[in-house]
Amino acid sequence: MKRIVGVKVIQLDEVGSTNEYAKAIAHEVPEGTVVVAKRQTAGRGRKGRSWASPEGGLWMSVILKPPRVDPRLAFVGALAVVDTLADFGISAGIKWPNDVWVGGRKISGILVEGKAGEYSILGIGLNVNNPIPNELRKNAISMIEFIGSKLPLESVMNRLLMHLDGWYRVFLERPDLLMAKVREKTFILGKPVIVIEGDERISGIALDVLDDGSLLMDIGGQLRRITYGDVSLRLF
Ligand code: BT5
Repeated sequence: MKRIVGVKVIQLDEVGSTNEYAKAIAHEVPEGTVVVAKRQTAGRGRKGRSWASPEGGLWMSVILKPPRVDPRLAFVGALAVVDTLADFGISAGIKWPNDVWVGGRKISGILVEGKAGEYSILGIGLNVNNPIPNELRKNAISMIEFIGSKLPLESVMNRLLMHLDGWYRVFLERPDLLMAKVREKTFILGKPVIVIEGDERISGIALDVLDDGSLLMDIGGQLRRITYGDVSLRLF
């Protein structure tokens, strides 16, 4: 089978944001092209939040060209990260909608952006050997911190590209199977959570991740579907 993700890899020493770089070249490169940078000077999360991207981490964006910008692409990234971590002996889970956590702390964040009918950018930040800034230490972790020794960044990247390629195919052909795996790896299900959507704070129990990627919550006996968007989720 011909490879999609990683068909071409553009390696940069420094860039503002690999997502921005990827958007700028999306029209000129084949689907599956990856942009990876040693460090980002303006790494971004959602809603303009910043993403700490010093040297030693894996900061990359994959240019994909599915028919529409599907938020479930974030799960392609999350599952590939979970599998990559498992390859290095680290057990991780998905925190809906776009994080991967290890032992109660965030090790990876995913950012999907794009233009309908043109391209989708799957941005992935994974803390590998990089230091975690002091202000994030309580909530963030890196692979080196977990394992206790430095990891070969290139092998981590190659594993991640392989898993991304696999999960992207599942997404295209059997999105139901992708979502079944997401459900299995989502550790918040059955737990009390607070979802922050704009000015609204919604407290309840996370029940399920539905096939369209939304979160089903039980709010005092009422069921409510939270669509994937710029929502944040906190555990009690
Ligand atoms: C995310 O946003 O988690 C998506 C992060 C995506 C980063 C990748 S790196 C390659 C590509 N290029 C980019 O410019 N971005 C993508 P969000 O859910 O909004 O979470 C952001 C929050 O995570 C911040 O407000 C911090 O609290 C926390 N954070 C920042 N840097 C972190 C890090 N290195 N590790 C763990 N948590 C971090």
